[in-house]
Amino acid sequence: MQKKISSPLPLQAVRVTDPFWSREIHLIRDAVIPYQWDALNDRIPDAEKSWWAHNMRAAARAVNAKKASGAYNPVQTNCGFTVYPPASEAPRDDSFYGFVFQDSDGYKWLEAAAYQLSIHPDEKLKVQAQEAVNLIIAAQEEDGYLNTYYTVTGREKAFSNLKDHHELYCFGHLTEAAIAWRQATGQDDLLNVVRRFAACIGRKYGPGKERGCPGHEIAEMALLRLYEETGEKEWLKLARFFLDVRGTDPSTFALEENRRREREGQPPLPVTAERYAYYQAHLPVRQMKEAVGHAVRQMYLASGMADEARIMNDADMLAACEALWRSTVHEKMYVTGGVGGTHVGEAFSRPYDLPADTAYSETCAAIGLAFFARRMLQLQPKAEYADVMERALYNTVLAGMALDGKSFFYVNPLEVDPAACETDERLRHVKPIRQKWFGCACCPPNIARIVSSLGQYIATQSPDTLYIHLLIGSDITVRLNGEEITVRVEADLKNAELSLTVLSGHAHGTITVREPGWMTVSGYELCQCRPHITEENGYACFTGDWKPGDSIEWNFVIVPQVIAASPLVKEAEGQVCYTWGPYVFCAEEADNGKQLHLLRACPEILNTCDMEEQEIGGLRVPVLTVPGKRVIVRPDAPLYAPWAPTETEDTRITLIPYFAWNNRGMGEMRVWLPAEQG
Ligand code: FUB
Ligand code: ZN
Repeated sequence: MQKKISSPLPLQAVRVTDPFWSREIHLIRDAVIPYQWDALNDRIPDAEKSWWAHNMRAAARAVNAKKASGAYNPVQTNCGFTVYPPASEAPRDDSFYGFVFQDSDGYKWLEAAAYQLSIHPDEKLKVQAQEAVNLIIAAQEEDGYLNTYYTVTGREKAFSNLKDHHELYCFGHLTEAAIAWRQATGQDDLLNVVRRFAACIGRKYGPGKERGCPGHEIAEMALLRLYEETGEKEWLKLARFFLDVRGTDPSTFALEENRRREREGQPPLPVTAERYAYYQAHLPVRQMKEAVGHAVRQMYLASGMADEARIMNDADMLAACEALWRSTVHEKMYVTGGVGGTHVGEAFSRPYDLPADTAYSETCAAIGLAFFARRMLQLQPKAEYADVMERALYNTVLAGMALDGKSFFYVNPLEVDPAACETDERLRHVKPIRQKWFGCACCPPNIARIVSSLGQYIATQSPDTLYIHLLIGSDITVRLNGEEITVRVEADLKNAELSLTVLSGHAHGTITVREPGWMTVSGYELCQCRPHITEENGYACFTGDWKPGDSIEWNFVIVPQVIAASPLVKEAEGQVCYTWGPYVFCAEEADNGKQLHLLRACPEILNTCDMEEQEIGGLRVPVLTVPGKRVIVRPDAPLYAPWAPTETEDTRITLIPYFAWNNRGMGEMRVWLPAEQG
């Protein structure tokens, strides 16, 4: 195994200055976090209810009263989950409402708030976040257990359905929040809650105790982070136990199911693991080769596996991570960095099955892919990992949120026709306009937490090297060989300006900068410093003695690129899409009129592409105009007729970045455009 291990820097050490991303981070702080706090407290008019604060209070009262309350009428919903009871019929009392994993929404919000506090002191936000922390503390049971669903509905059923009931998922999100909160405030209050809950879990599961593992992964990476944060080895042991038990026979999920079936007088099911691919529990993790099942779960599992491979220097685990990476990225990823080709189970489909209009491509799954990519980068800085991380972040992750931060997409197709969404059952999961909130609101706070922690994706470090993965303007303070320097990265892609300058400090070491495939570099201008320059895995590496004023300027160009999918992707065969820098572009009805399927791209005459900036939703974004054709439809055209060459007229096609679509009202959108040959 190669030794190029690196870790993210503390968030305080990466000050993002890039105007585009600063706007996003400020938007999260100023608009999204306050909005989501209102959502968690059910104060958004006409939006689906969250029930988060309600459930926490109900659990706290139940803990206080040492009794659980409530009559429950579970209702099966179309996304396969059970809601207790339907929000519309819910009376105001101390019952539990919403999905079994409702707790996680507030934990993600808290994590995002904590990241924001790390980079920007804000007394009001701190008070609000402390309120959330206090609610969580109050909802914890005496033995450390913490899950409002079971505390309210009957603690005796706790840990009886790890496959579906998300206790360990909520624990994982709580842990991530507690670590972020500690790093922001220095406070251990929430971390101590986590330690007690983790100990409660560890009393039940572990080597020599009961076998079990999370039905929805995240506890693995959270426990590993807890271990790295505290140095407490029991969490490493528990994380490894959950990873090692997954996919082994007899399946812990089958045993769990059979216990329920026995109570209900039903015959037992086979106990082999192979039936549980949806939960990535069909094979021992080190034997996994294909990304399968629920896409968010798969990405979170792969992230935990990559952490384990790094911490334990586990070559077999690394090999499995590399195989899962290849399967995900080379066969199952959308050009927008989204994953999850089918809405059936919010899941990965078979290789190359990447339909544009029925795509699921959940925002959380793209976030999971960015997690996985960052962890693969920590194992080995390879441009391919950073390319994918960037693709997911700049395209699907950002598309998940409106430019004003007040509405969200859960699924992110590459082609939308609002008229079809209204009537076509196959598109029931596709919303033609972003929603204010969701009953199942996993995505909005997930966007808030990843954007707020962007600094951890921009760069990582090893003892002697700073790795800059994303070309995002920022001031980065890092210790190289024990000595601290602050480096300024300036990246203005539109004007082809990229530079790195040492602002302060002296150190000997290596600074490596990824040179993405979309940028053609013709050389560097070095001021003062005379570093030794090498190239490795798509990164330019500069090694030398760094002192204030040393700088490197890149000479490069970025031109629009026309991208085609592998011919094996049936749904994109014969079509192209356009990219510029990290952005994937799409055509919208607002610029090109209706019936976007009649547009034909002319990729061979790329030199007449125009690039300019335009304001969309208050933001100036790059807009591409490319040569194309529009198919002429005669008003009397019959449904079928003898073949004749298609009649077209010349047109210019206007393309905007995918992340900015649907900010000018409802309308058609298309990423892939049929290409006019020759
Ligand atoms: O199950 C918890 C979260 O809700 C998943 O990650 C999402 O896909 C959504 O189903
Ligand atoms: Zn989601």
